[in-house]
Amino acid sequence: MEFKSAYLQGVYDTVCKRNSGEPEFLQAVKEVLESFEPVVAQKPELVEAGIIDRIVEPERFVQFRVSWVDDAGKVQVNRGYRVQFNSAIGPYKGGLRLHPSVNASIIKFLGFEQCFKNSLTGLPMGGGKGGSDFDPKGKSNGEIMRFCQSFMTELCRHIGPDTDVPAGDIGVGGREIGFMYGQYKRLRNEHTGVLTGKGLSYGGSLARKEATGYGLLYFTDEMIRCMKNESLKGKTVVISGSGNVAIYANEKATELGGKVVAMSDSNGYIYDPKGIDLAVVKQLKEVERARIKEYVNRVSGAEYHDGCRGIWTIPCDIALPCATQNELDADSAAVLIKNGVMAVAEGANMPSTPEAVAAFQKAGVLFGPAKAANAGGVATSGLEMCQNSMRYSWTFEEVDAKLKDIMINIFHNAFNASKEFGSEGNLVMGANIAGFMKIADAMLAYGVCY
Ligand code: NDP
Ligand code: 2IT
Repeated sequence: MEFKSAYLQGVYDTVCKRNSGEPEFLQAVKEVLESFEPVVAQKPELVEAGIIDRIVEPERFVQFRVSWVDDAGKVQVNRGYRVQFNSAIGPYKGGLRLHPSVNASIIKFLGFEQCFKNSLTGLPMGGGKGGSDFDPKGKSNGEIMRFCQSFMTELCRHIGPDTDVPAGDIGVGGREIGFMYGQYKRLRNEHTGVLTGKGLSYGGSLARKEATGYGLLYFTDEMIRCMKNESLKGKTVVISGSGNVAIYANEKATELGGKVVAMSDSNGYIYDPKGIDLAVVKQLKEVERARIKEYVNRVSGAEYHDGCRGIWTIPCDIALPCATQNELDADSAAVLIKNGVMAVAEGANMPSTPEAVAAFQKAGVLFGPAKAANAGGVATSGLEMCQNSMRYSWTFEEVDAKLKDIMINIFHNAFNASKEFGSEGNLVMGANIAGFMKIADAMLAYGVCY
């Protein structure tokens, strides 16, 4: 028995049987079900109504062929996905990931987590996720465009501004959203808020690009202030990744007085004891789409090391994994703890393995789980939807202030739920339960209709 509750064990056994061979999805479900032990003990009406049996099964899962023609005139075939996981509290909402590792397991784990995250924002958004095993690395602009257009040609029949609203994730930024939005508009002859992360000239929101990274730091700042009476001032920070989330996490961490000394990509990491020069990273990653290794040719005194896991051996006060799932394992957690890390907050989705999370919690390291800590991106997507519905736009300062408010609320809601359910300070449990309660409430109201 992995669970104390026989009911939860039964739910998990069924999920394992139905989704065998999908380790990331099972990992995400197991963590959430573990958090629900006190919920099933205190709220039998949720068990009675089968709410937990239902939330672990996606409402809809679409898989499709994406054919496109490369620059050499050769036909290429990729696999596209969209999981529409739960729409109890709003239209499905969640990003699109383009990476060769994408498969059903990855999309389902991301879609499952998105339900709780979106609920935590307090905005009316259900959970979804999509993507493809298309590899954007080394592709020309024209190839990216043709892929995105072909992908949207199928996806457009499943989405809509009140049905399902995709956005970016790994491999999908402003350029890709532009190609996809243009194709949707052409196919449907509609200008609606069907995607978020759009360019500012066609309905995007100010501060969406910065939102996940900034939000991560607003959350981290509140967590260390409330739980350790500390601030970011003078703290050494290590951030994995060098994409959208990592770059703006660096920007806000620096603004709040921290010193970011390391960043990475899938090949290796850079260490700059003076503090990373973010303008150089932005130029390399946002403009040139180059490798992080190139940083050491432009900044003296910096080091480059092959392999991404070594980044966790650098002593730091605050570690922010912002690259990908399971990038921080038990061995890396042990080194971080030995080096005196004070707080870990997840910018990426599920970057810490379950063993790493357990090690941080056991050692008393503050731990901000992804569903809470990186919710600023989708929260600002929700604000973009709101502005699109009003056909109006807020200033950067207005959006940023709302984002900060949302992140501070998320921390307190997760913290309060952890206290209410008997594990004060366990933000994994708190975030899972707080996110779940609103969804459960809506599903109870609907009866057993789906
Ligand atoms: P980007 O594509 O902008 O950047 C991804 C970064 O992570 C790159 O540095 C990339 O390196 C690295 N990376 C990706 N895959 C791997 C891998 N398998 N091993 C090691 N490094 C890897 O994506 P984002 O910054 O948008 O996303 C980063 C994480 O944050 C993801 O987990 C995503 O789900 C999550 N997230 C994103 C949000 C958003 O708004 N964009 C919101 C909330 C969470 P390389 O260039 O070498 O591939
Ligand atoms: O994981 C995430 O929350 C995202 N990739 C952002 C989703 C969104 O709809 O903005």
